[in-house]
Amino acid sequence: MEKAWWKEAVVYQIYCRSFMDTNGDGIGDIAGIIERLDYLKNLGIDTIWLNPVYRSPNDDNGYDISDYRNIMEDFGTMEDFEKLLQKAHAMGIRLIMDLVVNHTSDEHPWFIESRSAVDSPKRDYYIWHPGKNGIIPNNWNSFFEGPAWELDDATGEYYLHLFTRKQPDLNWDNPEVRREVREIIEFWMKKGIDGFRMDVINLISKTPGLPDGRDMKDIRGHEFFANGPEIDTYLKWVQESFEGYDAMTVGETVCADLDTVSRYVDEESGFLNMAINFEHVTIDRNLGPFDEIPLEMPRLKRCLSSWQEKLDGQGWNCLYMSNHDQPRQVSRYGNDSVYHKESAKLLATLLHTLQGTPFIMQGEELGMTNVAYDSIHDYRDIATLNYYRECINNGDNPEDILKRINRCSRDNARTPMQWTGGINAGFSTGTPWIALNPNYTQINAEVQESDPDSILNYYRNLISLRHNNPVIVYGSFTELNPQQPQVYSYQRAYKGRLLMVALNMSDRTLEIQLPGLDKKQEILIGNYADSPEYSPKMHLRPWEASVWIGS
Ligand code: TEU
Ligand code: CA
Repeated sequence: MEKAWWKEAVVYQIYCRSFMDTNGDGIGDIAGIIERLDYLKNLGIDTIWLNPVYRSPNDDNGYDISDYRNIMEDFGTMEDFEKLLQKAHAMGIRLIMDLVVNHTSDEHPWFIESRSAVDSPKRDYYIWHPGKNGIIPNNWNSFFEGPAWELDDATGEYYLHLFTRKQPDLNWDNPEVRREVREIIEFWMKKGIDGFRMDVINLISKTPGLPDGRDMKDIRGHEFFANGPEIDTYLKWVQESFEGYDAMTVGETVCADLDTVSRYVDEESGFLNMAINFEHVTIDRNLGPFDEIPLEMPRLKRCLSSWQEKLDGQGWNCLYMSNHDQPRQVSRYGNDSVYHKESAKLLATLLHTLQGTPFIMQGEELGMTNVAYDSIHDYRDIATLNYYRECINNGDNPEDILKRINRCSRDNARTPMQWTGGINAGFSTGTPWIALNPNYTQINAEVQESDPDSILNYYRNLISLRHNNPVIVYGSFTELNPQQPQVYSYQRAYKGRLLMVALNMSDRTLEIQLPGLDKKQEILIGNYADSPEYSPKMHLRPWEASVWIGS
């Protein structure tokens, strides 16, 4: 397996709007990120992934871009951005941005021009259709509720939007569009950034003829707009845009199974370094992101192992359980009450000891939890608000809807960063754009800083272990005890070093079996004060995580 900086990296995701506000307008800004670079350096991360910071009317918090070459006024200026990049680099921290090119904002000049007339020179930048006998062109659904088509009065035709109606899809079949994307990539790479996370990048090739969708399990139409006929050609085009740069490329791939993703990230014939896959974050969902079903640990284990086994020696995993689109991991996969600290540390151990590159969502390193606002008016996310409206229209009980939203909304991950126990958690001196999670008085960076046993200090420890033990990065993966339903255990091996990991993903003490080894295994890290010595048969306490190293 080839060595690469992006395999050894630990990525920290910054959702600028909620990270740190320096001018009191209640909105996080780039100056705030600069102010907290020391915090990130002390945490030990070496790469920042910045969610979109470009000009945007913010229908979908920056995922609707109206100018790819300028910074959102709320966040600061291009000078601020350049200063951030320069300071981060000076501290040895790399920075990747978010490339959102499946769609633009409807306020982007291309779309304004495109919608003006059927013979506009930019008409073909987007996907227009006259409709069929006065009705929408096909039955595809938007990811954010309702049909994926919007009738535009100016010309009486429909345009495609797989997300909100303010996010029209670009037409990648048009070579001009591909050229524009290349120029955007070049613009930012020349500025010195270190790569991109590419938003829904496997949606850019739509099946010609735009046939009706049949598969009802996922978003209707996905078999015709995800992983479409030209996807390999277009991903190759994107990949070639990075030639001459030692860039990190992470594709977000929705509606893509393991076989498809492994083709995209194949080290020999693929197009991306890694992919953000969705299998493990939909394992506790039935129809859509708000339809929660019980999490079954054996299924989660099997899912994680299948990605490990398939990509071992062939591609590279992106390791995450949280981001700005998902509920907080400790509330979802762990236990955010009785075993808050233990389970937050266990999940961290999991993500930092599997094969792949760990991605930390801001606040995860503090064990930040879901927030349960008691009014829909506190929610800000467009997907959540659309879902609420749709359910109300269907006659659902508002309290039931709110319960589902409490558990599943993307806003769970978007509450302000909890820096201190003081006013507004130290995030802002003004009124935060989204309400704080009231538990900031207990869960915050300030108290965890001075507590050697805190989740924050555990993350520091894990990150530095990863940087000092190549077996954690490059070791092969073998699952142990797949039949044990609640304990996830595996070993990693590299150049004569052996790493053993055992994770009790339950609220009970459980017995486990591990291989009897002739060489002694030393404890590397554990989440209980008195970590157990390695033994082929032992008990693990609730949410206990133990990692041993030996040869
Ligand atoms: O997300 C793509 C995506 O599929 C999500 O919308 C996902 O289905 C949903 O969040 C599950 O709750 C990306 C971005 O990460 C997201 O923030 C954007 O809203 C979306 O693309 C559109 O750009
Ligand atoms: Ca601000």
